[in-house]
Amino acid sequence: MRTFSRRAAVLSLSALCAAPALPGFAQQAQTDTLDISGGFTRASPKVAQAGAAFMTIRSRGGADRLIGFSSPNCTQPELHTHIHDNGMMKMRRVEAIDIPAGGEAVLKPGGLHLMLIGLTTPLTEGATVPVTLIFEQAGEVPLSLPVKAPGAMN
Ligand SMILES: [Cu+2]
Repeated sequence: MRTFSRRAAVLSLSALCAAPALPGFAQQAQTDTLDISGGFTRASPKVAQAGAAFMTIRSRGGADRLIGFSSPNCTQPELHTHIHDNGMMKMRRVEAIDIPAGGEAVLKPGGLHLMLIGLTTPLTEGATVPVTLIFEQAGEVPLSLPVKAPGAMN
């Protein structure tokens, strides 16, 4: 009887691991008002302390604001943009990223991005990174970002 219940536990555990993905975790995400598409991040060298993530966020409804995110892959998530300063590209933290009513915010290399500071593990090409976006209106939106090659632009 004891053996049986142990085996049942092992079976249910392997069933969990074999599940394709956690519900709600996907590369694309949709809420009542937002479409999030084209999300990705890039592989980082082993010594890297930080990585960046990109995506397009489109509103089918009113204006919204991305005010933050969380990820188990980093300890310090920040929203960033790039600015030109004396011919140098520099990153700067922003408080929020606006998504206009009926419009979109494009997070891309050289522009707005999610900054994953304090990587808990290197970003490995082919892996996926779960992030939960936090919107002022839409609330929390989980999605899973593929890790692409180091120089990937989309
Ligand atoms: Cu940055």
